Amino acid sequence: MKIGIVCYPTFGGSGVVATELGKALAELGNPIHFITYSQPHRLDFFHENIFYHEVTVKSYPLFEFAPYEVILASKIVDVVKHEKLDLLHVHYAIPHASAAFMAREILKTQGIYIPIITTLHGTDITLVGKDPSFAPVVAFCINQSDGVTAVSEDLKKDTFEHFDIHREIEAIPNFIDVSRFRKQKKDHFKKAICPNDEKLIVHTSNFRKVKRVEDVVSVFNIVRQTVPSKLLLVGDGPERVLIEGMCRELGICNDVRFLGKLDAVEEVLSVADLFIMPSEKESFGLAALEAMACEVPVISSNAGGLPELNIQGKTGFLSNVGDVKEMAKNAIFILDNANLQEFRKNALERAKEFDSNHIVPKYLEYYQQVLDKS
Ligand code: GMT
Repeated sequence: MKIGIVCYPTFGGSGVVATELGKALAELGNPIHFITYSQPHRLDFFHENIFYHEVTVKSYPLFEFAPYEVILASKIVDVVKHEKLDLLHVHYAIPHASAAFMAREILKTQGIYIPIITTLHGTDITLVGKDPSFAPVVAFCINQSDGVTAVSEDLKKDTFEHFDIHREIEAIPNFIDVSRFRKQKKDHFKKAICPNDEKLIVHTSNFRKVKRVEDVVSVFNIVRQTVPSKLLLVGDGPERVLIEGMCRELGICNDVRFLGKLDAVEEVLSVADLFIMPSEKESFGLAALEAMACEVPVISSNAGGLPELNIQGKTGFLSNVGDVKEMAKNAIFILDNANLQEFRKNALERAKEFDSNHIVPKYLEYYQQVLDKS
């Protein structure tokens, strides 16, 4: 199958899932054509089945806002036609699904039909998509796609709740390559961060409001009073300055380190004892799955799709959004040496259920179903 993948090339979960899916499909012998505005950050190597088509945004004095969607649609038309693609898989509805729809309609006039599959990732429905400035287009594009998947049952439910959808949506969970995300021996690293054998708590995110990083710091501030521990914050985003200020006010800067964006996040996760994801909303929680694959238990909120991943009392604990006291109590329980190994083992076992070997075939099956219907 010759497949076009349209995605964001950034560190964000939707771009990561799209890139990893493309890589896995390429390994299985399918030529994969990535169409995006810059090289996806996990695509920095040569593979005979992977192609990259850059969407170049040209500026023109008239445009206060460059019309990316139009440029993307034109690029899709070009790539589908010249590379003779069988299928187009777009990740994150805005604006990829509408650009794909426009391209499909243009190609129709040239006697070519390109089936479109749209994968909904979360904020394209829950935060951004349902805003009236996007909603009619998002709903239309979901209804017009030849296939639609959502990364959790909860996101599928949300989509039906927020929009007038009259078609099926297939829930296909996110996945991970457990051969890459695994606990590695990095004792020297642990020693450098936790010289007195403190416990290491990790959070990774894009530091947007929805991630509630302030709750991570509040939980840590309670935990450290009972369990000698350090906090590593990985990633970057708009809330970072606020969080730095919070750490200063609490006087805990010596125990908190900001690492910024990291490529090899699995190296940090390899020395972690606990991962915290207290998000307000989270359609799946890929970062938590990455932690679990590295044998790190998870303290999370019970928002969105998190209960489909984190199992209460087994792989970690879930609490209501903002309940930092309960999160801290549960964190202390997990960090107790008498409990930690069991949680680690369970986290790994659960993560294995989301290995790419199990999930990627579900996409292939779905592609075939869509192609058979088109
Ligand atoms: O979490 C973010 O803000 C990034 C966002 C994205 O589009 O990259 O992540 C969403 O998609 C991920 C991959 O499917 C999911 O694992 C995240 O849960 C989801 N984020 C939210 O729903 C807030």
